[in-house]
Amino acid sequence: MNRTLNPAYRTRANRLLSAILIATVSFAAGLVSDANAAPQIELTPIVSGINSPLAITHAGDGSGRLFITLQVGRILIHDGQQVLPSPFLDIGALVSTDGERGLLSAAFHPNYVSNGFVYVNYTDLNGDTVVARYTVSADPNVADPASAVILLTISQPFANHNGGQLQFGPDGYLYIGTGDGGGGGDPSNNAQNLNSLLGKMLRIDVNAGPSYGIPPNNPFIGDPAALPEIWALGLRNPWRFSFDRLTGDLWIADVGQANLEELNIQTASSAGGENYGWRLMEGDSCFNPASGCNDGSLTLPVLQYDHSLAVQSRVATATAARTIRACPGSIFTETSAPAGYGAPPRMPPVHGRPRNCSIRISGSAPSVRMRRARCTWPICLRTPAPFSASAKS
Ligand SMILES: [Ca+2]
Repeated sequence: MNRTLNPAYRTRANRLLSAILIATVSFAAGLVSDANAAPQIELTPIVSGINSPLAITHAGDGSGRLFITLQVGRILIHDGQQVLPSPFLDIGALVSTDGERGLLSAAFHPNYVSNGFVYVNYTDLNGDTVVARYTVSADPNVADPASAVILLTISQPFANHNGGQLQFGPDGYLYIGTGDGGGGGDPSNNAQNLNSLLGKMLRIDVNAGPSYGIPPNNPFIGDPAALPEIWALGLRNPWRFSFDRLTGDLWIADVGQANLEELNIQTASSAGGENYGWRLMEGDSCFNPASGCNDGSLTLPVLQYDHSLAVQSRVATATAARTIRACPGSIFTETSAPAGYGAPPRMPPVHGRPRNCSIRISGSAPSVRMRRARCTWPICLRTPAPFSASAKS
């Protein structure tokens, strides 16, 4: 495999891949108490019956509240005991919610305690991507719906591949994952086009400018042929990404076209500008063109897997009716965190709807075993040693 990773990352990648393999064996044998096994990750449902939760996050204010973003345009608060009856924010009237559209994520300003700013990413009634800021009201459990400031609007040529994740990086800048605009195969080649904000990882400074500023060390700043917001390119639909809380590394899950799903890592010391390959490549395979696609400048994923796993997942889910409810309508939180990552409970950075959150389960309650959790792989991969997991029904 023609990887462009440095040796340190090859080592890390090998270790992570080993973890996946051993974990699979462990699950298959039902061995979750092996002395050589890594920390056990136990998933416990804390909320059920929620309509299409797409992301959860926190305000960083020590309140212990979880903010649950719903596709239909609402943000709910879980106060540690229950979901509060009134939403934190309801912008459903502004949001298109069909298919891959909706209120896709929220991120709280690093200084939320002092400024009350929260940022949302949604598809508007035209289907275009909007990144907007809201401000909390005098009631800490309610954002002011009249406080909206639109930072960025990105025209979407098709309904699918809207990206949607917002995260503040360790550098304090806001990272925005954008899909390639959809249509299949990236027909306009947006992901490789430095004059398009589609198919990119963007990085902006929300503390500067009337809307936002450009961080002075963004990789394409000063390049007249490129948009300065671009931090990395070559992404198809980075539906979810997250920063490692210890290392600051950026983990990007990118949805594949027809064959390969992939996970990319960008080191915390990166200067940006990585080209993750799409549509030249899907995973480590040429896509368009069918051969001769990589001139050596592309950054390939550290993990990929083919769609047959997803097919198996759907089969397993369809044959275990009790487990269908375990994924789409529920929120899980870790109760046993790997060493160094803080005491539980804390939230997994990746959650999804049925389509993107295919928890693969076999068996029946109460001895349900989670064999694969596509949406939580980034969490599992953080553990430096093999992990095991179980799920309570
Ligand atoms: Ca790629």
